[in-house]
This record gives sequence, C-alpha cells and structure tokens, in this order.
Amino acid sequence: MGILLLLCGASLIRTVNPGEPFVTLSSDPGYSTVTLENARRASLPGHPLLPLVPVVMALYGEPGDVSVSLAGFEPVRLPMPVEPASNLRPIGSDLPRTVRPDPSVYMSALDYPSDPLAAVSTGSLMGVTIVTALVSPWRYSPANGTLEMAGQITVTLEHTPEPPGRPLSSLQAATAQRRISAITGADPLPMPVGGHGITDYLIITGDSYLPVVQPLLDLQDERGLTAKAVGMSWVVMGFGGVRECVRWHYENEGTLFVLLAGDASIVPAEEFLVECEGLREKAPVDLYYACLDGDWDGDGDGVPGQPQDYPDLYPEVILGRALFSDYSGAQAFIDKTVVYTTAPPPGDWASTAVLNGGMLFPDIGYTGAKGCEEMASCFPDDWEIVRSYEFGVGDYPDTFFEPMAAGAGWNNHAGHGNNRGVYWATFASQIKVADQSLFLNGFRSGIHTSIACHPGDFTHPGTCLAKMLLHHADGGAVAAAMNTSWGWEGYWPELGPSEDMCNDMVRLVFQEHLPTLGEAVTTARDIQVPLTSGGYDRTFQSLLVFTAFMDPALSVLQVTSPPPPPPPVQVRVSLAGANPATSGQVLFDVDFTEGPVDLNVFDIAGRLVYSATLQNPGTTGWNCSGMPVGLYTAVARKGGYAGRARVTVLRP
Ligand SMILES: [Ca+2]
Ligand SMILES: [Ca+2]
Repeated sequence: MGILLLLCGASLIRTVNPGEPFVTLSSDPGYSTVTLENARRASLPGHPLLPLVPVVMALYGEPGDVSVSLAGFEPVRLPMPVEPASNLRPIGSDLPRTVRPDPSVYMSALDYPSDPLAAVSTGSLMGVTIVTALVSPWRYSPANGTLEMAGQITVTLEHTPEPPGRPLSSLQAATAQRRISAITGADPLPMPVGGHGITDYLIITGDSYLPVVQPLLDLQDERGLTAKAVGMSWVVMGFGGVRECVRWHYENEGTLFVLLAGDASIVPAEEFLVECEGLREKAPVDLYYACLDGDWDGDGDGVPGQPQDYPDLYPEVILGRALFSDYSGAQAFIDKTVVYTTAPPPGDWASTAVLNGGMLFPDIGYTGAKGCEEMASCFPDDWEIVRSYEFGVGDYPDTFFEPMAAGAGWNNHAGHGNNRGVYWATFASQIKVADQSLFLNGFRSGIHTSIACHPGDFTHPGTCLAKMLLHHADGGAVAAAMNTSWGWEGYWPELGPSEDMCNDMVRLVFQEHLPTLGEAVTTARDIQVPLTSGGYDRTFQSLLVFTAFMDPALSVLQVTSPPPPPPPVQVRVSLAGANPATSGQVLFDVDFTEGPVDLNVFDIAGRLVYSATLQNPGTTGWNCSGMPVGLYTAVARKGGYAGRARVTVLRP
C-alpha cells in the first residue's frame, strides 16, 4: 500500500493505493468473493460485501470536514455477482446463517455504493486526535455485472491546528508514539515530554489487600518504574470512583500502567449493554476505565457505551485486571507474576505454543485453524508449536491437553465458549474451569488467549475460565486475554476482529518486540478501532469485551526490548535507618543531580503527612511520633522527576 502524506495549512491530505484485489468464487454458489489486503469487508446484510479501506490520520487540533476523491478506476474481472453479506453469528452460535441479496441494490440500475465515504470516526489518544475515513474504492454495477476499483484514494481532512496539550512522561510519550504509528502506518507525531512519571504504575485494590500487593510494588521498583497502590475507600472518597482516580493519576502523576487488583467484588466493574446481530446482554467493560476522554455518553441519555455515544475507544493508560476474590487467589496471582518476571523456571516450556483451532461454523467450513496458522507464523522460528485443528465436526487431535496442562509459554483457544470454558464443535472441552485440578504446571505459567464467547465474563455468577487460570495456585496462567461477552468471526475466508486481536498480540510481542504484554493487547485493540463502521457492529462490540487479565507491564519471556533511557534529571530517596521504623524519627537519604527538591511523605491512602524542601542532597529526618502505625511513602520530586521510598512505621 503506497502512502503519501502532505500537510497543507489547515488541510491534511493523505493518498493511498489500495493494492491488488483478489477475486475467488464464493462458498455461496453463484457469487464472487472480493478481498483486499489490509482492508476488511463490511456491509449491511444483503448488500454487496466489498472491502473498505481505512485511511487514518493523526493531528493536534480540532478535526473538520472529511472528503474523498477516487481516481484511476480499473475494471476487476468478476465471474459472478459480488456476494451479499450474510447475517453474522457470534463464535459458538447455532443461529441459522442467511444470505439474501437486497433487491434495492441488486435490482437497481445505479452503481454501488452511492458514496465512497462509508464512515468517519474520531478519537483521542493521549492528546493526539485520530481521524479515520473508511473508504469504499469500488464502483459496482449489479445490472451490468461490472466491478471497477480506484487505484488511488485521496482523503482530505480540514482541521484547526492546535499546539500539543499536556506534557507526557517520557514513558507515556514513547508508548503513544508506538501506538499511533501502529494505527496510522505513518511516522509518529512529536510528543510533548515533561519529565519522568511520579507514578508510572498504579494499583487499585481493596483496602485490606494493600499490604498483600506490596511485592507487586517492589517488582515495579526492580523494573525501574515508580509505583503506588491505593485502596478502594480512598478511590471513592478522594477521587469519586475508579475512572476518576485513573484519570487524575494519568494527568497529574504520569501514570501509564494501571492494575485493577481484584475481581468485581474488590474493584467494581462497569457493565455496558453490548449488542450485535440482534443479541443483547450486559457485560463488564474495563476498557471504560482506560479510555479517559469524555463520559462515553455522547447522546446524554444516561446510558454510556452505546454506539450513538461515539465513545472514545483509544485508551490513555495500559490497563489490566487481576481476577481474584480472596487472599489465596491474590497470592497465587502475585507469586506467578513475580516469578515469571524475576526467576522463571528453565526449560522449553516458555518457547512452546499450544494452538487449538476448533470448527466454528461447519456449514461454511469456518475453522479456527486458519486464524491459528496465522498466529503460528508470528512466533519466533525456534518455538515449538503444538497444533490441534478441527476441520470437520469431532476430528480434532487430542494431543493438546498434556503440553497445555504441563505449562506452555503461549496458549490459544479458538472454539465455542461460555464462561466455564472453550469447546470443540462436539462440545468436548479444549479447556474448562472444571479441569482446574489437572493444571499442575506451577510457575511454568504462560499466557492464554481466546476468541471464544464469554470465557472472561467475570461478573457472571461462578468462576469464569480467566479467573480459574489466574487465581489457581498450582499452575494455570500468568496472564489471559479473553472476551467478557461474544467474540466475533469475519466473513469467511477473512478472519474476524476477535481473531485479529489475538493474532496481533502475538505479532506485536514477537515481531515488533513491544516492551509489555499490556501494550500489545492495547495496540491490538487500537488497530481495530478504525475498522468500526457504525452502529453495534461486530468490531465495536469485540473491542468493548476483549479484556486484559494480567499485570499490564508484564514483559513476555523470550522477548528482549531496549531498556528505557535514563531520565535527564535523577532524584533518589532511600531510608537511612531501620525499616520498619520503631523510633519517632525516620531518616531519608535524598540524592539528586539538580535541586531544589521537594520531599513529601504520604500515608497509605495518599494523604500528605509531611513536606520539606531540600536545597542540597543529604540526610533529612521526618518526625513520625504521633503518626498512626502503617505504611508510608516518601516522594522526592524535582519538577516531573521523582524518586520514592516506602517505610513502615511501628510504635516505638
Ligand atoms: Ca448514551
Ligand atoms: Ca482516549
């Protein structure tokens, strides 16, 4: 795809060459299938199913009118009429599939479509405006049986340029640049960098879990990330809720990573109506806590997350949730995360992938094996790939379970699903909650992904598959990316959004070497946003429900990423005395390359209890006599650069 980008005053012009179309006979007799690389087919049921080309632009400022011009039309050889879109069914559905050409198009003398601009969407990613024009480059005459495609698409975006807004931390800016390049396919915009994050990594958990998550805070120290944990009572009292707390930290403390530590009984979940192809249900949508622009209720009817609200789907933070509901589950998740990061067991397990491709829709031969093969091509060459593929009903090989239950670095489950598991076409299980006792893989706990419906539905009564995998103490998974509601297929032989997101995760981790698994899930979702075509379409719905159950800053084993550059100003604070402190005085060593530096001490709820300004590096004392017993955090800060230390104060 050739790309030319010009900046002309208040017009941004982008020219795209859509590439060569590919025409085959459809699996529906009497029709042709037309595909294009890097474009997804979409239309209303009954309308000609032709690829739409996303043209994406990033800018600082207010977007205005979008216009499209097409040039260089060439005829496309078409043996049969273009197939009409069928109704779609979620993965695992037994709804009948119907294909009925709409006479208002197929019996018309007019060309299709009447307007090449199929949809325009606007979003905001960490202060950058992202505008997508979804373009139909086709001129189809059902009456004459002719199809032409434009060789050149030119999209013009009028806009009012504005300077970049709020400065980002260097870590936030680097992530934003990678994500924007992945979405637009163009060079990144310059980002305004204001310093180092004061809280790169934020943990939100139940008050009584604050001491339990301490090893996760220590882990961030080892990673070179600043981190803190806040309890739900302060999240509610101090900020007004989870999303507001995340937003405040994103805006004021440079937060990039957020871990919601606990299931919905510990950190509440926001449930939204998801609807597609006539199916409706409520499902938890953690994406809402990560996308911080607007209130997600554009039409103001009090019901957020509807397509007519045009919610902004580009996250500002990389967010994951740890699914546990008791201390032993929390400990299991934390232990697996810490050991995976600091001392993973040796052996080939970490470079083994188990790929289960079930038969999804036997009537048209839609098997998960195709998506799995695409995923397989993204792993490094020296990985061992265990394939179990189902090409009819019930003919899958049963060689997958042993390597999966023994622990494998990556596991993908393509099949029918519910909250309790993922299944082959016969409803024999690929993996299910009831098999928990068979997972004895200990710290050989890898990553599990699934396109299936509902295995991540953590607000459904009972234990969902993602929770079993994460909170199981004897093994299971260190991380899972799964749907809280329906997963969606594509128009065969194309893959659907759920398959693309799972495959893009693997590609982004192992080919693009993204530094964290959380960024890979987030970027895999970002890439889908320009493909939403309006209404409760399957891409929109798939985006809402594909959820990261993981430490969002997890670095995937077998992947090396460059370390982040050191900050230009360095500030460190460490304890000069005993920890826990039992005298009435806590001594801090404060070291910095540029002063003056503010030293602040906060209690576990984030309240400021002590403040001092230091002109020179050295040792300074905090008189803590009379302070309640508990955990305190000292933050030494010069502008956007900060160091932190934790101290437990006991009674002398
Ligand atoms: Ca609404
Ligand atoms: Ca956003």
